[in-house]
Amino acid sequence: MRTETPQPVRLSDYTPPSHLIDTVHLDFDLQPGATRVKATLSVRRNGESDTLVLDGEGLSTHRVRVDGQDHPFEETAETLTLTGLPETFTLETEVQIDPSGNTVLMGLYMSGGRFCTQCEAEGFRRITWFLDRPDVLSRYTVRMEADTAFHHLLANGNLIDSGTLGARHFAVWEDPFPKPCYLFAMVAGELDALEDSFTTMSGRAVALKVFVDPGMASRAEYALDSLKRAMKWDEEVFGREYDLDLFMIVAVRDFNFGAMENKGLNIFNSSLLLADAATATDMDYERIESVVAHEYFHNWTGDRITCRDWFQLCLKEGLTVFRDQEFSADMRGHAVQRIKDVKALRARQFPEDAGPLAHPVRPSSYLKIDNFYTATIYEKGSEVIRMLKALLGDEGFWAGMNLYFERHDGEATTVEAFIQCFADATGKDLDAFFGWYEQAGTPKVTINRRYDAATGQLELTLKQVTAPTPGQPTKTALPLPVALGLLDEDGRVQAETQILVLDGAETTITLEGVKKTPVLSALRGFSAPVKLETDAPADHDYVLLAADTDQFNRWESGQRLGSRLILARAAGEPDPAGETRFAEALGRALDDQAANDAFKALLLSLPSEQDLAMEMQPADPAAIHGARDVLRGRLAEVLADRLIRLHDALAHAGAFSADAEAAGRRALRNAALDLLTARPSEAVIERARAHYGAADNMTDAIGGLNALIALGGEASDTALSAFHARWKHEPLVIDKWFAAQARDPSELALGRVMGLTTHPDFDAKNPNRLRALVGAFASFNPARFHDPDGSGYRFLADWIIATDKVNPMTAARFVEALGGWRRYREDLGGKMREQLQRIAAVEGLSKNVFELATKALA
Ligand code: B3K
Ligand code: ZN
Repeated sequence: MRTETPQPVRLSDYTPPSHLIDTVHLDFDLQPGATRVKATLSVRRNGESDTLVLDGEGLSTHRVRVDGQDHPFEETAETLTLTGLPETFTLETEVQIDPSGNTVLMGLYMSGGRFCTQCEAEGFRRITWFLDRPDVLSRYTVRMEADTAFHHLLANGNLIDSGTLGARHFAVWEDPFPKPCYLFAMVAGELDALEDSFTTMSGRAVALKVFVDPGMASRAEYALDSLKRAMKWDEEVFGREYDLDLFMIVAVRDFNFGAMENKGLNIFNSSLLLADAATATDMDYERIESVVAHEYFHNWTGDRITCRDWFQLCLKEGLTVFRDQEFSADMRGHAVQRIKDVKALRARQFPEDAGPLAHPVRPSSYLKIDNFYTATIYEKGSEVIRMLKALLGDEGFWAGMNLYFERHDGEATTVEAFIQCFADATGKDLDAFFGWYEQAGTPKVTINRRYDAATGQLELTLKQVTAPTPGQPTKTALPLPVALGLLDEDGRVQAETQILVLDGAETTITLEGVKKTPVLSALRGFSAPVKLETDAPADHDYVLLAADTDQFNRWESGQRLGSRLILARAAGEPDPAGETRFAEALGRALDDQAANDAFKALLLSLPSEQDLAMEMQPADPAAIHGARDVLRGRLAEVLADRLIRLHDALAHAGAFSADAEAAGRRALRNAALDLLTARPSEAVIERARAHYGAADNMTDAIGGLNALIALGGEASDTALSAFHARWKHEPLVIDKWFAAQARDPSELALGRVMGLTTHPDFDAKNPNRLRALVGAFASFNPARFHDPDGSGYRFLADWIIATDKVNPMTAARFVEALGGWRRYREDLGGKMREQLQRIAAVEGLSKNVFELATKALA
């Protein structure tokens, strides 16, 4: 156990910085094992104090000078304190750091023989002594010097000087925009660049450069194309223009998460940047498009307007996710995008809200801010903006957005200030709405109907309740928009969508002129992040599945039907007739000529085992897995002919295209194959083998491989070895090979996964590889992870403990899989808890893991 209990940082303790730093000059002498960093800061008092406390971590300090004179200082492991300082002064420090020994991948580190940086949230302090907080905005110039072997020397802003000094060379970069230090970035090394340019709406030419591993430039084409589309979209939809003459993206293999929005120099995990048909799946393409856009959009929502403190993280993240979701919807189709976004919200954010790590969109305290880059901050943060738009209407929303950009450009600000812009622009009181930022938990909304055929009146009673979450025993009702339309029992439209506002615990609304028995299509487009229950019969779900004009609710009713059947069977009350009826209804939906393939693929995939576990109390993963398999088998039986026809008809011919339509076709074809594997036969094995063998793109190759793994046996082993042999020099593809095996629910899977941890290609220091094996097993293989003997939990705990010594941020991400222990069958929950206790008792545990493990146990 840790000897001292770490003290939380609290929002209520916020005080402005004692000093401001107007300009920063950094001078790097880059050597992998020993880099010298000289910093020259122009500092000015911001209050009364003549004492300055700077942040630092792992720095060896060589000198500290104030206005050209050596100055006494007091140093601890995390601070450097200077006293007796004048009102304004120049501070010079010189430190040495060790990029090649940096395994936590924060600050300056090496990846693939190149220097790169990651500073958000608190990595800059690992580079130099500084006021490492987002409300200190400075103008930076950066001089980098390195051996000429580090061919490209890149930093934020514009290149203003460069030259060669024998075997070494240098570059000087200047960023004209004041920025917080978390947006500082620098890269040095051998890279290839893919270049293009973009002309902004005011006619300025911006040079675009995407830097990747030598030889990989063609794999950056899709990212570059996405970037140009995002730049244009942001001008057209949000009126936001890019502001520097150069925009660069660099891909690196070793990265703790997806990508980073450093001003003018985004750094990406190569898994979210590199793509071609042979090595990337359609899901990779989709994510590249959305993450490239996301990081680019941060230029306005994050970089130009940044956060006052880290509690305001959703100010930039929730808003930027909203922006990237809207962009993706415009690129790929609104209904399908919305379904995918809601699936992700339910898969990641709902469990968070229902567990011991529940926190509001704007938390009020933390030990390690790294732990708060969560689905709540990001995805629920986006949902809150979406509701704001629904409640204010388009005109009000855009008036508020524009006011925000006008009023706060160049500032580090707060969520209050953001919401105030919408209140001021519309004259509406948004105080109650602010509760969405302060209250954790997913509200449960119920709708009860009373229909009077004689008068044509439909009375709807809407109620909301939110269960207590840790630290918030009582909840208040929050204003939320319920988008509602009416069908009749034959599936004809009775009333178009209207927005009902539930702004208290309960409200009753009467709709007039309802001529026929109404079928409610409620919460269209998932208009609020809540759990909905209505008193409508299952029959109505069949009407919606067949005919709702709201595509989201069409899909949703199918999910609801599927989930009810699986949960009934898991609880020992199977409904075979209902299962057949459901299969037949899905069959009719598949025949619908008007619906697109991507949508049909989503209709075919049943709710995930993890989503189902959220609906069962206590959750029994084995029962869910078994019941879901039975329903899959039933679908495969009833739909066999259709699935085979689809699988044959959708086989693609001609050149590969990554567009949404072609991707939809592949998704449906792979979904058909996946369902067929639920009733194994020689013919299905042959079909899967042929699918895999004929694949000329990674989506189909992985679809085929997954099908063969599901079928097991020799065909599976052969495909796995062939896949490895073919792709062994492509790390991103080998990640997929590890992940496919980690997700295999068959009995022997854990043994195989353990074996894979000693495979020569397994590199636990690389976060992508570790997540592909250990992370995928814990998050996407519920049947095996929750093995009743507890071996899955032990395996994960072993890896959390081992990884914590190398990379605490990545280790902490794995804790969540154990965090929901209270929701599981008692014997399982007990074993999960034991592992959490084991983790919490480790000597010298990082703050990251300590915070999550102890909260999960509390
Ligand atoms: N802002 C970064 C995330 C940084 C995570 C630090 N632990 C990427 C993004 O959200 O765009
Ligand atoms: Zn972001």
